[in-house]
Amino acid sequence: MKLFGKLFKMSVCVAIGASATYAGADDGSNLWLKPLPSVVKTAEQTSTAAKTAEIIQAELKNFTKVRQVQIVLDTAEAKAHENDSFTISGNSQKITITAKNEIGALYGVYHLLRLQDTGFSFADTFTIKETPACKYRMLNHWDNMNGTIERGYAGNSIWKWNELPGTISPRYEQYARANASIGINSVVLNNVNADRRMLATDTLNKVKVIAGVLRPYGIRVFLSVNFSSPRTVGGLRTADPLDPQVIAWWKSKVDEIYKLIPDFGGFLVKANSEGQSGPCDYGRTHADGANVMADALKPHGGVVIWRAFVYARKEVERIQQALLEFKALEGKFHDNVVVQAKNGPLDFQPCEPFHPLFGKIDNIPLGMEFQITQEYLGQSNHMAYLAPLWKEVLDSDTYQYGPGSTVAKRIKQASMIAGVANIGDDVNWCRHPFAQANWYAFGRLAWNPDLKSEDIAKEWLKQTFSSDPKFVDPVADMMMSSVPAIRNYMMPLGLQHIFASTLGNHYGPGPWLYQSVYNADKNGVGPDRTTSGTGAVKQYNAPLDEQFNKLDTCPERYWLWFHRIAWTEKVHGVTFWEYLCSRFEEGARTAATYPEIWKKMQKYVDKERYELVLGRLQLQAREAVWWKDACILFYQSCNGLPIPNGITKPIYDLNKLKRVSFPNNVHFCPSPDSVNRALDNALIK
Ligand code: GCW
Repeated sequence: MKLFGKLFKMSVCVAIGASATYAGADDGSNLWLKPLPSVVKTAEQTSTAAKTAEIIQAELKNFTKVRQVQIVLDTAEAKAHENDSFTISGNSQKITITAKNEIGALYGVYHLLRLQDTGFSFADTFTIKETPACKYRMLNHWDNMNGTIERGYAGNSIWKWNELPGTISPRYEQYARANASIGINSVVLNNVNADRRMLATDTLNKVKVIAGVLRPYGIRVFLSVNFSSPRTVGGLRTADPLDPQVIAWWKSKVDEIYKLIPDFGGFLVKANSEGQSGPCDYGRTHADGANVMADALKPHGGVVIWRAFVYARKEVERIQQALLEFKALEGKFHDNVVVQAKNGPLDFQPCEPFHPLFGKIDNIPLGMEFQITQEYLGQSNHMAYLAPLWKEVLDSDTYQYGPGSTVAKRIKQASMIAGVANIGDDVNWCRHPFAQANWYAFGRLAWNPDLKSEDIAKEWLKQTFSSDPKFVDPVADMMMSSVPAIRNYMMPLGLQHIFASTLGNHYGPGPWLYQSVYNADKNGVGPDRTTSGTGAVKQYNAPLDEQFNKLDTCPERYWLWFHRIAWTEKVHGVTFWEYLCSRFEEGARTAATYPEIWKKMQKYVDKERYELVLGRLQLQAREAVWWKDACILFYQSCNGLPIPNGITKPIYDLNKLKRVSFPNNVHFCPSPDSVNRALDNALIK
């Protein structure tokens, strides 16, 4: 056991009340943290460990209310991610944080500050031990080199490639601090639709600078790479993964990267998916493609994260393809490859069952990809607190090895959980103040998937706005109700992908565009994925396959995922048509309560964020009616049935709604003004 000399010497003594307090206005740029009086400045030549120690010192000095904090490093051998673990013990007089290294100690410090800011009582002596569930707790940025962000709704990229390597934006360090405070330790800087220039030497020199800023905060940098890089960057005539020249090219490119960035994390790869090149172009498998990169990375300790988001075949329905493809490759990937699957088999929809890969693959480490950016959940205009959606998947039992085989356990084996970032260069990072909660919740769940969504929401609210229970309780309830409400007003009962455009901005309702896929007609709606239809239910283990196969036992939220249901089917004592309409109605009614709840919170929130949130909640309430009217009127045009009693009369005209459109732009969320204008024009006059 060794004492952390430097910090021990400075055992911080801070008078209670020395921490920063909020001023009247708040632009949201500090996220859930309090601003450090100045960015931690250290001499160029300072070692990473020393720099981390200085960060620890600065955080403690500025914010802790405990009289004395001592850091002890216990350097005994630890297993992989246990390196990040820490223990906090003591009481209000003296706290000891014990960790394996400076980064573990830093996590301990942030945890201590979190306890302090969320009302933990330090009066009695206590001990808390924390170990992260996964080694890689990762953000995937879908940021392009030209500064745009695919599915990014908070401005442009925070990575300023044009200014690098000479100019280092102060936001890099603020970003690192925010991530470290919630345990995120890996970041992929660029879009999976990867620009080949990413691997060019001058870009790598810029990546090196970013990596240098993130390193003292315990964050390793990864890159998305384009599979054809050996051709497009290396000038070879092929990118065939079995070609000796290609093998040599990956090796030398990887060696070059590690010379610049010795702790480089590895590659994320989208191959043979949505127009990206891949090993299948050369008659090779996904395993061949991943292994050539894995072999190059292995001597340096790097990993390949290979995405399972593939659906190029025409003869099999999209949601079944990944399992067919990867089942055949069990045992074929080298041991530093993780296959990363999205939470569900389609594409980050408001409600999907867990991805069948998580229950059917034995011999491939499987990582999780969640989407923090709200591509399909109202983008930066709606409040959608995503933790309950992620928890639903993590807690799902796949029954792979008998009851209790949860998805979370599967992820822990691969030790990798990623979220597609919702961060841009907007002053408050995420545009919608409540979208910050999703960044926060993702980090907390990646650290500990067993945390409760509601507890995370409250933690975030207390640190971000106010700890008054009169604020925290109702607002946490509102957050917790948001995903169920969105599911109801957008796609209730397992409806999926009825957005206004397939390849465009995915904004607003467009059920009329998907007739060939889900085929609503005068009799019913939904795809038949039971054993009498496409058979997708068979991709789940018993007893789920049987449960999903029958409407009576299928969870209501997946009814229209697996079943084609007749409008006249009796459910809950009413017809399915009546019930479906009641779900849309319920969603719209819940959304209508949000602005009213928020108005009661005015005195707890600074003016700037109060108004920003209010405007967006009002828009969300309005859009909920847009979704409800569009869907009910459209389905009614298929079945000719009357709008049931108890459903609020539509205020929008279906034909006008069909003409609502926003630029097909994957980089921006339509502005509230443009949405309001479009809806004004669609009102029944
Ligand atoms: O969710 C869809 C998006 C694409 C995205 C793709 C993917 C990065 O609409 O914009 O591309 O999935 O995950 O690869």
